[in-house]
Amino acid sequence: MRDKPKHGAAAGVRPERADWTIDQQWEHYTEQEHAVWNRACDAFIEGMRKLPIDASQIPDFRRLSEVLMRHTGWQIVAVPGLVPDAVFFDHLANRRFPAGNFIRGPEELDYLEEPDVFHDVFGHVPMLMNPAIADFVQAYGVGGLRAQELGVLPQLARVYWYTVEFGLVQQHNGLRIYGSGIASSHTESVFALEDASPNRIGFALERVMRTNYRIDDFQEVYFVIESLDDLLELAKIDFAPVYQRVGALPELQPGDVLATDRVLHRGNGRYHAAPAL
Ligand code: HBI
Ligand code: FE
Repeated sequence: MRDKPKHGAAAGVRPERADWTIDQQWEHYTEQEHAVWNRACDAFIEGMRKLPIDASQIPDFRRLSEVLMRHTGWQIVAVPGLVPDAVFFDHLANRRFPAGNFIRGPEELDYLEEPDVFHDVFGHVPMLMNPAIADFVQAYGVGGLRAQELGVLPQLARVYWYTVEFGLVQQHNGLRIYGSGIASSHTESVFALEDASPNRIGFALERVMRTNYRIDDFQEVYFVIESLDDLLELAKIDFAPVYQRVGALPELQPGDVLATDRVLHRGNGRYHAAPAL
C-alpha cells in the first residue's frame, strides 16, 4: 500500500493565498534534497540545455520562468502539491505551470503519485519549451474549466494523462518519450519504450477518452502520436460533440485492445498479471 498524500489539497493543507501559490523556498532545500534531483541520465540533461537546469541542484523557478517566458510565454509557480482541479486549470489557461516545491525522499525515487519538484521540473518544464506542448497544455486548462461545467472532466483528463503525462511519439529515429510522468521515472522510461508487457497503440482521441488509467503503477497501455504538432490539431477540435459520442460508449480498461486499434506493439501483459509482492 502507498502512503497517504503528504502535500497539498489532498493532505488537508489550507492555502494562504486564494490561487494556492506559495513561495518555493528554494533556499531551504537541503544538500540531500538536491542530491535526489541529481539522478537523471546524461541524455536527458542534454535535452534541457536551454534551461538553467544544473544537474547538481534543484533549479530556481524564477530563473526557469525567465527562460520559459522568452521561449513560449510560460512561467512556473510553486504550489504545495496537488491543487484543486479548477485552480490547476486556471493556472494552465494563463500559461502558469504549478510545480510542487517539495522533493521526494530517497526512498520514493522512482515514482510517486504526488507531483513533486522533480516530476514537475524534470518532467514538464523541458516540454513547455516546445511551442506545440506549450499551446496544448494551455488549451487543456481552458478545456478543463469547461469540462468541469459539463460534468465530463474524467474524459478530458484521460487525454492529458495519455499525452502530456504518459505519451510516446514516433520520431524519425524511433519511439521516444514526451510524457512527463515517464520522463521523471527512470524505470518507467525503460518499461514504456522497451518492455514487452505494455500495449503501444496509435493515439485516437475518442478511444483514449474512453480508457481508464492507473495512477499507482506503470501504465498497461501507452498511446503513440506521430508528431508533437498532432497535439495542436487536437487543441482546435470542438469537444462538445465528442463528449456526446464518447459518453454513449462503454468505458475501456487499460489493458483492452480493440479490433479498430492501430496496434504498434501487442503487449504480453506479464508485468500487470504478476501477483503483487
Ligand atoms: N495539481 N499540482 C498539481 N499538478 C497536477 O498535475 C494536477 C493538480 N491538480 C489536479 C490535477 N492535476 C488533475 O487531476 C487534473 O489534470 C484533472
Ligand atoms: Fe505531471
